[in-house]
Amino acid sequence: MSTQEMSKDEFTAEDGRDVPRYQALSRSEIEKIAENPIEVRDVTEDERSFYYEHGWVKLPELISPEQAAEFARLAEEIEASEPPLALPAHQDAGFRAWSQVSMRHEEFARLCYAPNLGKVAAKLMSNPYFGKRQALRSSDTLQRKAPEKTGGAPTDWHQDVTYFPLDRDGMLVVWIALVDMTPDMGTMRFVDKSHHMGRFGLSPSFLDNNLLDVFPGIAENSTISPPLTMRAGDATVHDAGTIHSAPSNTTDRKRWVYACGYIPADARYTGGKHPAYDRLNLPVGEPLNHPTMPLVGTF
Ligand SMILES: O=C(O)CCC(=O)C(=O)O
Repeated sequence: MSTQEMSKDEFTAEDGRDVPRYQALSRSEIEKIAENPIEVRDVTEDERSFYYEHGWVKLPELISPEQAAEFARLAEEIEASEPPLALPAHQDAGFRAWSQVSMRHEEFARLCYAPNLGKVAAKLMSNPYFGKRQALRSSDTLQRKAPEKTGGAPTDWHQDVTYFPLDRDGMLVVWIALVDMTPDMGTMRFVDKSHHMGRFGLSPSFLDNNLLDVFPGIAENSTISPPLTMRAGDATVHDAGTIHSAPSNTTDRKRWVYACGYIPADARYTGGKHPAYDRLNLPVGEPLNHPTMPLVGTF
């Protein structure tokens, strides 16, 4: 198979229509972005140690509020012109998602592939046991949680890690608020320190598994992070092992988020089923070497 064919990625529209196939960014496009990225601030040592202890962290003003507002404007344009293209999980999760927007909108690529955002991811996934790690970009998704009365629903308590065919932990999601958000718009909640609890297993449907109902012992033995108010440009980051949820949006405003996923470059592919990985023809037992998952984060 040629590199050209291998780099193609495809998604299913929610309404089942055929949708275009999207290309991974080329090496030279990624290099071009590295010369002109969206400005992203670094994490502090306090933020790193909070994340390591708690499995999540809030990063105020990770990007500027003005830049976030520009992304929110683009999000409205995308919403008006493209059907949501999503993995099944997003369709179950109470919000609508446009996956891999970086592959067709350069402005989003300038954030998701920004070396400074990659560095934030690499720093947060590093720890005393694995040591210093490097981060691969793995996904990016524009997420709209509509007001509850027009269909937005709660995102149930779940772990991301269970669903990914990776042989080790460290994967994380940077969840960037593109609009100002009060907790009643559905900002993220985390079971504090749950990244150290282990994996709670697969459920028959992708996200149809409210872990706090299935395992009452989790809530009995842990605390939940406080409701978070976020300014546009603030972010939360969570470890893929951290149990998290987001309530429904009870306001009349849309909750726009840009979520970027990163995986440790040392992780190896297990061959487990996953809709986004199945089509990539990755060799089992090897590190993830694919044009859609370039190395973007070092420090
Ligand atoms: O935005 C949400 O409601 C949930 C997002 C989520 O579960 C995730 O980014 O892992």
